[in-house]
Order: sequence, then structure tokens, then C-alpha cells
Amino acid sequence: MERTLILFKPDVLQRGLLGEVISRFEKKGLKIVGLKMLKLSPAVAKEHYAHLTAKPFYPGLERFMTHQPIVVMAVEGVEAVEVGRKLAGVTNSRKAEAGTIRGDFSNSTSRNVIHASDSLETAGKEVARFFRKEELFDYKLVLHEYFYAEDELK
Ligand code: FUP
Repeated sequence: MERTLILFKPDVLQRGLLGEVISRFEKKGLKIVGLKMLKLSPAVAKEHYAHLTAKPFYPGLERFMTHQPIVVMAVEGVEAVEVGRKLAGVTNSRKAEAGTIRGDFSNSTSRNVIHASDSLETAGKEVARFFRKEELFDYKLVLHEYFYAEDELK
């Protein structure tokens, strides 16, 4: 099982979409193992977007991401990182496929509703960035056996 970090950007709360977007992950069969609301600090924004701090759009991105609360969620599932990226859709929401979260709920490269970790290595760092050990829950999701076959759960 993999864990991945999903972050709901300030536009989600403002637009009243949190429940609907979280529901996409639940319906897909991903197990929520951590969930909380917080205000991103400029320092953590710079760490989270370290690969983008030199880009011309970075100051605007940091302003947007830090001006209102966000929600972070850690989910678990088979190949959860790839599944999370697929559910999210591509960065530019105008190009994101219909049926993806960005494709269905946004129309921008910046106000694009969610972030999803892009590799297993990044996911490990991002889950640890936002959650302390005791904030992550290891529990049995009874319905997992209806989402996955035995061989997939090994
Ligand atoms: P993603 O992994 O899809 O979130 O994409 P990136 O890590 O490349 O980008 C992270 C965030 O930077 C985007 F979600 C929004 C912002 N961004 C812009 O504002 N403008 C751009 O042209 C590219 C990214």
C-alpha cells in the first residue's frame, strides 16, 4: 500500500467544494488516514514548492496558497500516488480531462483546486511535512476487500 498527500487549496473552501472533492477519493476506494485544516506559512510554501520558487509566477502562488486556510489529507491505497494524480488531472485545468477533479471543477493553472504528490518519494516527504506520526491513523477499512482482490492487497 502506498500513501500520498492531497492538498485542498484555498479555492476549495471558498467555493464550498471540500466535501464533493474529498468524496471523489472516498468513492475511488482510497482510505483517508490523515485529515486536517491549517494555514500554510510562507516558509512551508517555499519548501513545498521548492522546485518553483524561481518561477515568475511563484510570488503570486505563495500569496494565494498562504492567504486563507487549506486542508491536507493523507490517503492510502494500491498505487495511491498514481491514482491521486489521475484523479487530480493535469496542472492546467483548462487542459485537464473531464472527469478529473481539475477538469470538472476548475479552469485555471493556479486556482486548480488540489495538489497531489507526484512520486512515491515526494509523497513520503509531503505526508511527513504536514502530519506528525500520531496524526496518521492505521485502521482497517472494512470495505477494502470490496475495492481490491486478495492478490492486490498483498
Ligand atoms: P502539479 O504537480 O500539477 O501541482 O504542478 P506543479 O508542481 O508544476 O505546479 C504547482 C503549482 O504551481 C500549480 F498547481 C499552480 C502553480 N503554477 C502556476 O501558478 N502557474 C504555472 O504556470 C504552473 C504552476
